[in-house]
Amino acid sequence: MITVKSERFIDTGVSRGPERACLVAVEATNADSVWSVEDSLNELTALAHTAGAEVVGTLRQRLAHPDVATYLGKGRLQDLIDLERQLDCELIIFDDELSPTQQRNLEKALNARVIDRTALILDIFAQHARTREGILQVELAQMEYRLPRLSGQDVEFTRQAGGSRGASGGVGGAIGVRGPGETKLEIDRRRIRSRISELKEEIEDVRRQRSIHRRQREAQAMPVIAVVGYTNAGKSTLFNALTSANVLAENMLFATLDPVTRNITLPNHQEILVTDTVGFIQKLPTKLIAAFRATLEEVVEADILLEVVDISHENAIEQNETVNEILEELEAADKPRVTALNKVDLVDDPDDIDTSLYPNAVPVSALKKRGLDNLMETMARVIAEDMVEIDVIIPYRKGDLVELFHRRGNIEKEEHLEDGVHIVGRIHRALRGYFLSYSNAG
Ligand SMILES: Nc1nc2c(ncn2[C@@H]2O[C@H](COP(=O)(O)OP(=O)(O)OP(=O)(O)O)[C@@H](O)[C@H]2O)c(=O)[nH]1
Ligand SMILES: [Mg+2]
Repeated sequence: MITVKSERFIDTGVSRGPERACLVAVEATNADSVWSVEDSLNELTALAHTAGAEVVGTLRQRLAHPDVATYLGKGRLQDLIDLERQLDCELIIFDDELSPTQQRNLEKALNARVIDRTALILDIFAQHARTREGILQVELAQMEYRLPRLSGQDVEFTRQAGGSRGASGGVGGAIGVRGPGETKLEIDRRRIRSRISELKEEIEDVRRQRSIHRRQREAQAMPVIAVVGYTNAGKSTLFNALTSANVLAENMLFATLDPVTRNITLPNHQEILVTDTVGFIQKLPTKLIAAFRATLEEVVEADILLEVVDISHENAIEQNETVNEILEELEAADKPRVTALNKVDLVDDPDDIDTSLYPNAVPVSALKKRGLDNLMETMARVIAEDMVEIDVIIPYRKGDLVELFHRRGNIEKEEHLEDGVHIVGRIHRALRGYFLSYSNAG
């Protein structure tokens, strides 16, 4: 059920099967999105299904931009009120993030519960988060989302909302600190703010842990490839096919939330690390991306990106555009990239695919395990392009570095001098740091 996990402090009552949802979208004639309103609504339908709702109706309006007070214009809002009654909607989902004012006004006008795309995505995230890191990030995103939307009457904290955090001051633990004359709304806001700073600290811990792990991996000296792409493109299926892992891959949006890393050996015997991670989607609010910084750092810190595109999807181009926009926001768009044009088994004429739109594109079917050798060869080639030429004299006591060069680099010349082993060759730029102090500059 839609609200069970994300809106922890609202009592949703007894669940009675899928909630009946109506979807609402404004086709903003001023927006510069590549997405059409139909496609965006289709995607919202898939999101609603993933969250456990049944879509019984949709309504849309063409406007220069959404109305600042009520999202829809007056007349259309009346249509929505009628539709709600006719179809017996329990839930109305808006395809854009609603401002707190819009949210309040719409809640007043409508009987059904009002949520927006962001709340829906957060709900799915909450259902799919498994690790401590994932759970913390989802809660932070939810709190950041709730804070400006608190309106006093409709928020009731429960003691158990603080959960195992107990006396350390979770949202449920603040009884007794109520100051004289303070309204409940102020108290609620204060509790959420203090929970937000608590969460940020905990996530900072997670980030530190992650960066330690990352350094350990760097010490193993393998290039890291992050699998990125639109949600449901087949990232986890491809990850499993490449690494023989068993990550959950399902026909639902945001099946993966927490990153997983495995190593694989490329055809040229080079070992690399591959990380599967959370998918992207259009209209992802910056705040949400910020809350997932710890997870997304796997993408930001990777040497190379393996973008998975569902080439059978009618919106493959729009999805790719969105992925590029988010990568730009993360400042990761310029990394070397290999594109897996996935699900070719569903394409009638694979020869018609315009591969020139994507960097280093390789048609594959992760499900049928087709094109994977070609993909791995392309990955090896792109990694090789990322190698840099170095000329070093490594002291004899640093035998481990000589061995590292032998394992990971391409040696062009090697000679034993009085003060060490002189090696000229190519090594992945991620490893250059290990050799810098032995550079044979003169
Ligand atoms: N026909 C076909 N289906 C595929 C292929 N690859 C993945 N799928 C299906 O696509 C759906 C989504 O696959 P996932 O691997 O979970 O996709 P994902 O990109 O990891 O999705 P999220 O983690 O939810 O963002 C599943 O039902 C897969 O079986 C493919 O090559 N061909
Ligand atoms: Mg996945």
